[in-house]
Amino acid sequence: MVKIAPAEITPEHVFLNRRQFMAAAGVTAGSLALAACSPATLSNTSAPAADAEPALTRALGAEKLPEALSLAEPTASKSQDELGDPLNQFQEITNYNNFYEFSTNKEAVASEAAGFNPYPWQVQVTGLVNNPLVLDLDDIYKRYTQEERIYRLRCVEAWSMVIPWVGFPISALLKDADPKSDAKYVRFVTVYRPDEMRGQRSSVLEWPYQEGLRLDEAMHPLAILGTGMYGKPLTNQQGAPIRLVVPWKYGFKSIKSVVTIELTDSIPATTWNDAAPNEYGFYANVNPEVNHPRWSQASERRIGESGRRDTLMFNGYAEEVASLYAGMDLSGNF
Ligand SMILES: Nc1nc2c(c(=O)[nH]1)N[C@H]1C(S)=C(S)[C@@H](COP(=O)(O)O)O[C@H]1N2
Ligand SMILES: [Mo]
Repeated sequence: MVKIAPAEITPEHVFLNRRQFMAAAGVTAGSLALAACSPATLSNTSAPAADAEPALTRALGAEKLPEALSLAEPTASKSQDELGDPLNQFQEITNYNNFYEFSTNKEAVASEAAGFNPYPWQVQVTGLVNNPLVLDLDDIYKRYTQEERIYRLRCVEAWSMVIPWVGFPISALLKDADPKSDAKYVRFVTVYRPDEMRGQRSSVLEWPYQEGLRLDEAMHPLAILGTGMYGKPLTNQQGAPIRLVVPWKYGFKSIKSVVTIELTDSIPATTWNDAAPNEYGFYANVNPEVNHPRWSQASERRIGESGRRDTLMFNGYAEEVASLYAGMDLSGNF
């Protein structure tokens, strides 16, 4: 494993923020062992144990592995998104999850996912590419600078959160794979491990979970592969160790625990579209004007808030992404 200095991997402000946090908390190397015993630490969030040496922790902390893992408080560089809305708390984000491989009960996913083992992990980039890739997590951290991205996540069920992801643009990985000229779409597939994922032993959905994007959507700079959250490696319930994050689309597009990325020339089948084609389209762009057949999409419940707020076109990212859909009928292509 190549040692990477934290400042090379983490944007400097995030790195400084972590340092400042440590200093402000009066945390010294000696006091960290105590922090690790307090109830608010990683043990109840199903983050990997220290001996698993998660690659993100190494990338973020290099030789500081025990220190990074022992932080009782999650770290983000800001407390708000670009619209001024507060970040959801770490505990909220990791205890209210959709991940049907583990449970259909959002509050049970964290505990059901606790036994899942995301290390080691490989992602293959295959299909219509000149340079197929098989990357393990160390390769991913060596090749791609990990950045913080604070994004809103808007579920098709009309709830939302503000989440400080760590990750990198999927465009970087796709460029390395060098898509052939006939590649038009990108297909993503979740790991299939029915032994570790009890939901995969039921037929609630067709397994493995799969998703897709148009190639130009996947190349958009806002589309990332997420590897962490609040400066820590992704918890199992969030899709450890690597998942898609496409902030202008409904949450179900942001497929978790990805093992295969395949470039194709025809539109890939997607799990929710297969399950209910009249309810879940391929595009699934957040759109307050196109209702779900069974409920309105005009407003949403922000987790941690009372009342509702208006849903924003493209989840508030219209300025960045609307041009991808110029001339398209957005209600027909929902
Ligand atoms: N493999 C897989 N990916 C998935 C899901 C799932 O059930 N399985 N649920 C999706 C849905 S509906 C949402 S809203 C988001 C939730 O992500 P979060 O739990 O990190 O908030 O994950 C998406 N990715
Ligand atoms: Mo969702």
